[in-house]
Amino acid sequence: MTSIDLGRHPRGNGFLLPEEVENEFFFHLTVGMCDACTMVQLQSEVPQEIRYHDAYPYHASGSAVHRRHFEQNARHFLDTELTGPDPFIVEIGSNDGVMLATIAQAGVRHLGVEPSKEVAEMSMAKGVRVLSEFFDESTAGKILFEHGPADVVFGANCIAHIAHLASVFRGVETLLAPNGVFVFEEPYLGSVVGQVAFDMIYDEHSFYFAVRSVQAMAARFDLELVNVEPLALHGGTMRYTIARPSMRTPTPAVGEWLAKEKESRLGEKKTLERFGVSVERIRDDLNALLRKIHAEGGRVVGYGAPAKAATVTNYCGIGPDLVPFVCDSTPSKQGRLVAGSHIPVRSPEEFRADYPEYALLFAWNHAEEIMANEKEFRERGGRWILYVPDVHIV
Ligand code: JHZ
Repeated sequence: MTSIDLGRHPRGNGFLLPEEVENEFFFHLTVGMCDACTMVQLQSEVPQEIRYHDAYPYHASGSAVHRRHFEQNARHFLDTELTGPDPFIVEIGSNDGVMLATIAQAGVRHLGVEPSKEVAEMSMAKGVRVLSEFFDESTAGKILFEHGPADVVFGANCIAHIAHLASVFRGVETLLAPNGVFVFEEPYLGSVVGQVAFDMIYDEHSFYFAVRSVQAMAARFDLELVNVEPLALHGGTMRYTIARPSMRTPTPAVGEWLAKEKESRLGEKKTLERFGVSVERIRDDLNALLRKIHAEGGRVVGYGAPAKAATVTNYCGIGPDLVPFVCDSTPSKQGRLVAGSHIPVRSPEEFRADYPEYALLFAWNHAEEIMANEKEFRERGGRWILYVPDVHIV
């Protein structure tokens, strides 16, 4: 198995209080490609209870673009798959109810499966019905027994997080109605590699899906990949639709994307090795730039504290000496430290109160939304530092 070694890392979403630093959790972060099926995956697993604990801090509703996207998703399901007499939709990893709230408002039978208590409670406050458990084969059996088969099983930024993926697929195969669909959206390997978005690699992303590897995975569980749609979210996401064999006609997009992947050699070891070399170049360039600005007396503040920030700061050796704080709009992250690098997280108001010369955009996937909201920073001479696909200043 070809692999890339990013060294010692904390949990991407392991935001912590200063008094928790002493007992912080670390693991060895390496990612490899399976020689047989070309699936790219983490080579060590952080137990899911440590990752998706009750206070899991990521809120899927934290971006206006995401809110719009998930509302559109829900409306699409309501107009297409959920038109029968008493339709039923299950969402795996329903987070704060960003998608299911619209389904609930439409009065359609639904169930979110969300093990993290705080976000599950946020969704319940929106009228969403939630089972606070991890999804696997046995949970699927329970849902089938209690609610009957599902017309849609959905997951966004969740399926690739589950290390026991085989059990998830067996569960979906159990739960799905004869003409039901399993739809999931996950960051796309082609985008991660193409943009050298190495910060997408952290404990939560057990798998880095591509069309070829998802098709092979579905076939192993007697399911069929019938559609793929690229989305702009998270710097490049792919939406996969899976059905029971011969129930739906695969769209031309499946074959087209398989051909694209072959042409770009996405499933080849050499591609992953080249990616590894580019990652080292970005690390060196970013470190050199931040040290130069620091030596010249310039100030750099981080913008956004996504899970990705833990990978970048720990891998590149960036601490509060180079970036004194990062600002983020998520209340549950503010007042805590970025995992491993221990850069304090503060509110965006602190950024606005005293603009630095540079803002290092950790939430680069939200660049358009953030730069529009922070127009004044640029107008007052501030500059954004980005590091994918290479280190540059805008
Ligand atoms: P964002 C998440 O990763 C988590 P993350 C998860 N592990 C996953 O799989 C991926 O998505 C795909 C803040 N922000 O979306 C909010 C502002 O401060 O890139 C968030 O903390 N101001 C499930 O954590 C962060 O930036 C703003 O205006 O990498 C963005 O996190 C906006 C728009 C965001 O996800």
